Amino acid sequence: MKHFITVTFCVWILCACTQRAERTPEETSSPPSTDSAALIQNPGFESGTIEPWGTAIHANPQSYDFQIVTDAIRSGRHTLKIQGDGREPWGGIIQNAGSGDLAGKRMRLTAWAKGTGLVEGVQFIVVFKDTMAMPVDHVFSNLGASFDWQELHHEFDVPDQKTRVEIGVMLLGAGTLWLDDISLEVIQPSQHH
Ligand SMILES: [Ca+2]
Repeated sequence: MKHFITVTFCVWILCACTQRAERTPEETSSPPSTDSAALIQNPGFESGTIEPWGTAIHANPQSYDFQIVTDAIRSGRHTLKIQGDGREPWGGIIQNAGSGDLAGKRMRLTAWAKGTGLVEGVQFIVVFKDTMAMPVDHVFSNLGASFDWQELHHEFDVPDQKTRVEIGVMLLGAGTLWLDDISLEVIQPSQHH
């Protein structure tokens, strides 16, 4: 697991470097945003496409398949279906959270999930870009091989530096995972203030 975290962190640092050049620097005078609705786009895949979520796979891109489906719905008309064949340890989706100032905030990441044939579980990842802060890594390892829709959530503190928050939801190893209604909310100012 340590190796996985290290690899993920390194890969995402590379992504951060390549993406930074394409982004307009954010105004430092922008007011803090606590509008959780704006933090994650296409949270329930109701656009019928996966974008603006990106996909992230450990190595072999053929080892995970991503499809927007209409036959296993938690809400709305669309759901994301991820299938892993077991050749790689992880594959999932990532997205940069909205541009609000999240420094020092306590937050909750939530995803609704349904699974069949899971071997290892589901993992949440949170990366604090433009900082050296360690990413958040939370594994849901007690879901069992097959389970109906259930809410997965994990709370974390954003470091006190200016940062952009990237979230990820990963299927670990083999299995079929459906995801819907992913949300990121500000709960309160961080308690370490
Ligand atoms: Ca949906």
